[in-house]
Amino acid sequence: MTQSSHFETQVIHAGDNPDQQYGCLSTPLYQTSTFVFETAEQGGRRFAGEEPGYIYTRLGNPTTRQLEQRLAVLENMDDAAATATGMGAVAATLMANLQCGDHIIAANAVYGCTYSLLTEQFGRYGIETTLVDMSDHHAIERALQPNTKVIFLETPVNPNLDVFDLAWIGKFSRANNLVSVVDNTFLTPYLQRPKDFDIDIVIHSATKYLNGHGDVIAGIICGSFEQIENIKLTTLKDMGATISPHDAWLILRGIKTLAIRMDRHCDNAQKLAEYLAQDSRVAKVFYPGLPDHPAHHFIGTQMKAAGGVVAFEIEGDYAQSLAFINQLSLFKIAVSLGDAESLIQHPASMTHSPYTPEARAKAGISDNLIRISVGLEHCDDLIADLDQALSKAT
Ligand code: LCS
Repeated sequence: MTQSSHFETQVIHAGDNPDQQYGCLSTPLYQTSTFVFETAEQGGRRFAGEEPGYIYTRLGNPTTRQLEQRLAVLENMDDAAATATGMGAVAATLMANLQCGDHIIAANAVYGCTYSLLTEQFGRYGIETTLVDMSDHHAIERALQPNTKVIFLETPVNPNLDVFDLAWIGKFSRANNLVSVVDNTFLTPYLQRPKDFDIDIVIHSATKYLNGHGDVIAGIICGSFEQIENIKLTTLKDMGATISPHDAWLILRGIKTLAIRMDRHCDNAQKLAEYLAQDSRVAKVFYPGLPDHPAHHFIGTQMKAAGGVVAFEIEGDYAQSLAFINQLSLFKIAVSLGDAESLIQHPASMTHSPYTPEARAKAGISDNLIRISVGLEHCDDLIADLDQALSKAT
């Protein structure tokens, strides 16, 4: 494993290449469901944990293992577990840390399926959730109950780019013996490392920037040796949201360019946000890179830059928002984010449609909110496309 502390080197070299025989530059793809034991006794020893070695790909795989080791290094955590989807990472992490009768504090704006997991699925299993505005620290304190076990948030938030104070949340969580879980999908470890603020577990939808090429659905969980072992041996093993080795291989390929891709995403997003902010056809822009964003002061302290997602409200209603989106030609109308292609979507009717209208209003997700995942194209082309669509729609 690489000893370098430079992210740009770690993202290419961290983790053990499992090839011991041929000197492959690229990590070999171990596309196998199971592993053959030399003897029956050896199989038994592996199951008992008395001998290292692989058993069955749901429990571990050499290609997947390199991805896990790489992410552990990048997030500066002990270890990591790769999962089939980002939601698999969220669910496996929370279910390994919660049981019937427990309580979780979560931010009132999170990805739509995380919201429905917390409010619909967990309720059926006797796990109670309080959603709070995490920029209001008194509200977090008031939400604390004797049975609170976990605090969960995204920062910046999907879809409205709210940013929360990780140092305060890490301290609050430690003081109250909670497990803190941060979904770091929007920034990646290149731009933000929650571990620096005493956050216990970091998860990602690896579908997004980590892979970066729009051809994989996957997730990853980073944490202490104890946490990762617990998640792997319980909710991952028995519920089975294990990544395919082929998807792990694609992410290992995509992640090598993470740093340079994120730099371009950030540059393009900043220029787009500045363009939108000065346009009278746009009511409001949500991007922490703009000086008037309430969390702008976190840039350079908590986060290295503001990332590649920009949200904004056009001067218009629900119908005009959709009409604007339909006028674009270069932007693809699609959910997801973090790809080379610029993507645009309407949270109220798409990613955050699991929310009730009241919960959406409380979370600051309006009917005319539009979210862009700014891609890697030339920024002038993106701005020209936005400009012509705004002219036609407003
Ligand atoms: N966490 C965040 C912050 C996300 O944005 C998503 C997916 C997930 C977790 C779940 O990851 P998945 O299972 O899809 O890999 N976000 C999506 C979005 O904004 N549009 O489509 C998916």
